[in-house]
Order: sequence, then structure tokens, then C-alpha cells
Amino acid sequence: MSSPARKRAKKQADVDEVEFFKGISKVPYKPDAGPSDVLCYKHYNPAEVIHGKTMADWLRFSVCYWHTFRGVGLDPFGGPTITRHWDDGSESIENAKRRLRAAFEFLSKLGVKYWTFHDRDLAPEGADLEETNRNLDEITDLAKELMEKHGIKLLWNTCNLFAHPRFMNGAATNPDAHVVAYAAAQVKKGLEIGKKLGAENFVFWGGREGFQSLLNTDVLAELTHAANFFKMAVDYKEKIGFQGQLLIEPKPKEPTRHQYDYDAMTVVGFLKHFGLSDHFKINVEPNHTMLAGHSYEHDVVMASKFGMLGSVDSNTGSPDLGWDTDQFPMDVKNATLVMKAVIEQDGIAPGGLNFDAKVRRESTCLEDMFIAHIGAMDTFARGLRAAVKLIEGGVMKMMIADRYSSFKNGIGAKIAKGNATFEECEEYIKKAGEPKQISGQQEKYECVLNHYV
Ligand code: XLS
Ligand code: NI
Ligand code: NI
Repeated sequence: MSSPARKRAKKQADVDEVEFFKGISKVPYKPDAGPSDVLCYKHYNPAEVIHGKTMADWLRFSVCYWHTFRGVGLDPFGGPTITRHWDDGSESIENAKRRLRAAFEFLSKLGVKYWTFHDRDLAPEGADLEETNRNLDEITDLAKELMEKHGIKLLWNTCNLFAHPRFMNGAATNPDAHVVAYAAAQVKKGLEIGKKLGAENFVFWGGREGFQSLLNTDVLAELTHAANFFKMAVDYKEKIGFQGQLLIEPKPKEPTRHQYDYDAMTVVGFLKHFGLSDHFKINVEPNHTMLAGHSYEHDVVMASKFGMLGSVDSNTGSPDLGWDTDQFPMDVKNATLVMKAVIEQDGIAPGGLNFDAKVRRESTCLEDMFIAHIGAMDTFARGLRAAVKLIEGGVMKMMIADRYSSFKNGIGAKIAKGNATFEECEEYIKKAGEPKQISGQQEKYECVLNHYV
């Protein structure tokens, strides 16, 4: 080995030995811990089998790289508040590698099996696409090595098609074909990276796929281009043998005034219209669902009922604010409703619960990174336990079965099967007369849910 090569190897080894989170050890499960003991799981016990699967298998937690390792606490009114001792703030490859090592120590101490990233979170953009791709190759070589070393898998990767100024008018829906082609070339590389790292899914989030004004927008052309873009992705995925599930993540607005992937049902309609529904599922983010004017669990339930729920970006907004605050989900009732839907579809794999969430701008210490994730994981573990009890108790299921029991026989069965005619319905009403009033019993349902939460 030549002397510079030896020096390089030594430097590498040194880096391997660095401990970034000194004083924080692997997070234990301590069900009896007291209220101020927050660096332990009190509910999440990964190997425990519950309702036929381990908790780890039901929950499939994942840490996102962009918030947890690239977030600096910037907001529209103020600069960064968060500095990490391993990050020198530069766009150098060395800095990117150090950050990645810190991330894998974090994942491993937290005891989470999955992570997610955007291409541009990991590696800096170069002078042109070729150089950018070379940077990505170098960093993902290290990622692969660290994933193997720590036994951590990639839930999904995605391409950042919204931050660079070239994408200001959109990516796949840009009015300029040159930009659409750039986005396609970037996604081509993204799929290759996904294959290289064994990604279980690949996400499309269309932050700038939409319009600021209908006056300058050919909506049908843009939607058709988006569909054609997705077809190219399907073709290339199949060509290279990438096994991951393709996912679309709806969001109604922010950063664009109106985004085409408005909510789960809009995406289902789009996919069906363009003949793409066999190739895609939906990555629901509850904070986005709330921005679309729905309840927290709404899109999880809707996507699931249509067989389209692929994964969840587990976060929450503040209901009193109208934007994507990406907070850690800490509400047990919300988590219960999400887990109820997940259990009813027998799990979320190959998707998972990805914490697309960031510590608050004011939560500046390293411990906060752990506490935030632990708190959210325990929230979902409690949600899982409560949802299992609710489902196994069977009371709500019976109440619902009873509520729809009129569709079991007679005219109801005919309507349910799609065999009834308007004339038959009219005949039925002539005989049966006015329907009796039946209570919807919302409060009773709420009481039953509260019994378990
Ligand atoms: C932004 C989105 C984004 C996607 C990945 O609001 O949630 O973070 O999850 O591009
Ligand atoms: Ni998201
Ligand atoms: Ni979001």
C-alpha cells in the first residue's frame, strides 16, 4: 500500500471509531420507567408478538434523513438555530460522509430498522448531472456499507424535484420539456440508487407539480405529461429489475398554491384515469391530509379501502395552523385510528411508518432528536395496542355490522349486489312505506373508542 493510501485508510478507520452521540446508549425497553425517564421505550417492545406479528413488523418505523440530518431550524422569518457538532455546514463530500456515519449511529442506537432520503439530502449537486451522479455514487457506496454493518434497510428513497431553481415551474409538469427531461434523468438515477440499496419503495412527492395560476396553465397537458412521466418510471423500473413499490405522496398545497396530487382520492382518480393504478400505491402523510381539510386519519382510511395504502409519513400538524409543520406524532388517539386501518389491511409492508417529522426549531440539543423519535414510536406502539384491543373486542365491528344489516336480505341485498332497478325500489316503497328513524349513535362509537385509548 502506498503511503498516501495508507494514510487514507487510517483516516477512514479513525472515522469509523468516532462516537457522535456520546453519553447516549442503545435505547432500552423499560415499561415501568417513570415520567421523566424519556430515553427509553415504555410501550414499544419490538420483538413482542401482538395480533399475529411482532410490534416491529406492524410498525416498520423509519427515520427520514432530510429533517433529522439536514434540518437546521430555518423558517421563513429566521435563520438556522440547530447546529450539529459533526456537520461543518459545507457541501463537501467529507461532510456528507461524516453526517451519514452520525445518522447510522443514531439509527442503530434508536433501534429503528429503516431510513428514507432524497437524493440531494445525501450528496451535493455537482456542476452538471454527471458530476452530481458521481457524488451520489460515492456517498451511496458508503451508505450501502453502513446499512450492511448496522443491519438497516432502506424503506424508500426519492428525488428532490422541487428545491433547485430549475424546478420553479414544476418538474414532470413543467411547461418546458427541457426541465421535464431533466427530472426524468434525475429519477432514472434515483431508481438505480434505489435498486443498488435494495429500497423497498420509491416515492414521488410533487411539491411543485401544480399551478400558481390557472391563467397560464394548460392543466390537461400537464397532467398528461405527469402520467407519461410515471409511465417512463414504470418502464425503467421494470427494465432494470427494481423491485420496490412505487408510491405517490399527496399534498394539496405548499409550496405550490394548488398541487395536482391533492389528496388520496384525487391520486386514486388520476391513477385510474391514466391506467397507472396497478403500478402505484399511496404514501399518506397525515399533515398533508389535514392541509387538504380532512381529519388526521382520513386519507389512510380512504387509500386503504381502495387497496392503495402503501406507506405512511407519520407526522402531524398543529390543527390551529394552516401549514405543514411536520411535527412528531404524539397523539395516541390519532395513532390508534391509523393502526386500526393498518391492522384491517393486515399490515403496511413493504411500506412503513416513516417519521417525516422534525424537532421544533427551539429543540436544539442532541437528546431532543432521540426523545422526539422515542416519543412518537411509543405513541404508535400505544396506538397499535389500543387498536388491537378495539379490533379483538369486536364491539365496534358488531355495531357497524348491525348498522348495515338491512343490506343482508331482500331489496338491500339486491342494491348491495348491484342487481336492483329503480322500478323495484319503487315497488318496495309502495309496500314498505316510510323508513323508520335509526340513530347514527356517533357518541356511542366515540365512547367505545375511548374505552380502548
Ligand atoms: C413535503 C413532503 C416530503 C416528502 C418527500 O411536504 O412530505 O418531505 O415526504 O419528498
Ligand atoms: Ni412526506
Ligand atoms: Ni410533508
